[in-house]
Amino acid sequence: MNNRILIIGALGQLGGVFIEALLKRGDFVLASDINTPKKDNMKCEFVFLDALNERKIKKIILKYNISQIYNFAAVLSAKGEKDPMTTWDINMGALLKVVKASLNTSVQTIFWPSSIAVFSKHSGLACVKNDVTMFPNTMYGITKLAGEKIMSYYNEKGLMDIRSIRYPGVVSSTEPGGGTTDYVVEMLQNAKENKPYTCPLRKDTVLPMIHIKDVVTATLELMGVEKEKISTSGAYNLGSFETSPEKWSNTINSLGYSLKITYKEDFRQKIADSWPKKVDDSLFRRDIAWEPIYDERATAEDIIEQLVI
Ligand code: AKB
Repeated sequence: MNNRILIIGALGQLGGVFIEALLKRGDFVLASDINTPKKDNMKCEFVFLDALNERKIKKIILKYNISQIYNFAAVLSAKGEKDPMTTWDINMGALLKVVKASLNTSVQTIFWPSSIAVFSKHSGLACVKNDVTMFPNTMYGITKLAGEKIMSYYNEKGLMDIRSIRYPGVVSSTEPGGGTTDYVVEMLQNAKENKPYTCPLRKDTVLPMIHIKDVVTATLELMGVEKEKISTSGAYNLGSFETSPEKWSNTINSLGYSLKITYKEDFRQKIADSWPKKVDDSLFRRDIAWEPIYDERATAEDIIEQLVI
């Protein structure tokens, strides 16, 4: 492939797995983050970068002749509610600065993840279609919806090619940090460490989830297709399987663990209640010809195996 890729926010939940996949297919990858990586933890070149520093982003694009940017810098849903204004500044700032720094440079395509957080009770939560009414009620969801409007604007004017997927809860062996769906990873960690878990969501709260490797294949496929195949100027729904805390813990225990759960709902319950139980991702599957590989059980089995305790 030999793209020249800049990953922004590379030390979060998603970065490492993307870096591995991109290096494997022969791309040049430059990782960046506002935090510093642990020594010997980086498989590619790394630069310190504040995603709000437009001048530095531009300098890096020019120096490394970057052709694609994956912008993962964001404050997630639950953490975002603790300081909504900073969440707005970071999430919107990081998108706008990256787009602005990329205009009239070697950058051809930008990937920016949206989220199921754009939806709300008005969206038909039993199975949410791609383009429906959206009234997000978290600041994170508001920034994702506003970001989708920004990307549509740039795409429709032909000023920049920005692509996006609305990620569901991502199951990974890396820590998520600040999301409403984080319990899926935390339960796996506790099961492996043989510790009990206190779940912030009600046991019957169903949400869409996906294995991180399926997120990576879906995203790389989207970034690789000709522009003509993409039938929306905004973001695509993406789904894989649906689960609830009770179902997920049963799946984990069916693998031979004995995870004990106490349910103690907090403010995250209200967020989860405003999100889809399932998403209709037929538009993405039709345009991109993608299918997930991991079902619920295979996801739990594969990720728990990877966890280092
Ligand atoms: C979160 O819970 O905030 C994220 C998301 C679904 O966007 N994982």
